[in-house]
Amino acid sequence: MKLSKTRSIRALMVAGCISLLAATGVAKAADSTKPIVIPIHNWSSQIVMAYVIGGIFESIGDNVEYVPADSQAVYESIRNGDVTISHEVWQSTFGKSFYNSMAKGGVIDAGSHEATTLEEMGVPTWVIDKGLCPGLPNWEALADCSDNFTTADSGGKGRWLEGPQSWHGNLMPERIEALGLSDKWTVKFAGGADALWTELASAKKEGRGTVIFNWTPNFTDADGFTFIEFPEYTPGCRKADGGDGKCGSPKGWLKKAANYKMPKTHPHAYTIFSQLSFSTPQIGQMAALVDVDKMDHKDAAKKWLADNKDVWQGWTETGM
Ligand code: TMO
Repeated sequence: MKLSKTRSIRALMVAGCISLLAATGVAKAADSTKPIVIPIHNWSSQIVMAYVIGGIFESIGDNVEYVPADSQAVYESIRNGDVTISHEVWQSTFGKSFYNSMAKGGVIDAGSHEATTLEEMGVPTWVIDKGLCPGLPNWEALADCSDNFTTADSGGKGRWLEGPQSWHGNLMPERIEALGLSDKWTVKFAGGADALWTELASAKKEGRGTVIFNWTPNFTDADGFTFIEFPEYTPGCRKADGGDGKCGSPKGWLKKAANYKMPKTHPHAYTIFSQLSFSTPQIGQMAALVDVDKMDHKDAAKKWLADNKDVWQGWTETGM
């Protein structure tokens, strides 16, 4: 009795849904033909992943456009709709800009990648093996080894080669000051990511110490790179966030962001975007195709998509 009642209610509900669908025709809206705008920043995995995700969107028939964008200002561009997504929101460098724009309304959190992140100063592991700074990776070792890290432009101090200043402003100069290291160390900003990899190669060739900014996931994960362990990050610890600045970078997340209209304008692509997630080895591999194998970013993305159909094709089958 009870069972058959349940059954007939189900049958009614199914019939109801079908007739509602027939009447309104809105159950599966097609994606807009307007392009999904994907930003291009200035590190390899981000650029390759832009074309990987663009290629996935194109595989379902959507249109895609790529625009060069500043990696901090992009969240305002997403908020006002000039850019549709950001597929690598790194917590340490961009978390603040992301949440600032979200708080103004118009940016949504489209989920996290499986990979966790670290964006931190460090040394190639051979620098430690060679005894150029005994006590590393503990940051306190930096008090006694700066002489092994001087360069022509460092005024007799040890040099930290930071990434481009557009990534996280004065974080590192402020940290050196806060930790009482400013008599011994100074920060120089690289013009681009390539300058970091060039420095790694030439320091190795010359057998001299070097401290550079680096991150994981990256192609260097496979290479032996050791991040310096600074005092633990806590929310608000940075100078820019009102703290005393005596902290390292967070062991962070890697998020995806989208303009708030995307789920409505491109529901299929948004459904895919919200699900897609890359791992540390996958992102490291995207970077390595360019920085180790010297492929062009677009060709690297094509190769990645062709070699990893089993990773991404399942995502395209939901939300259709
Ligand atoms: C944003 N980055 C991965 C270069 O630190």
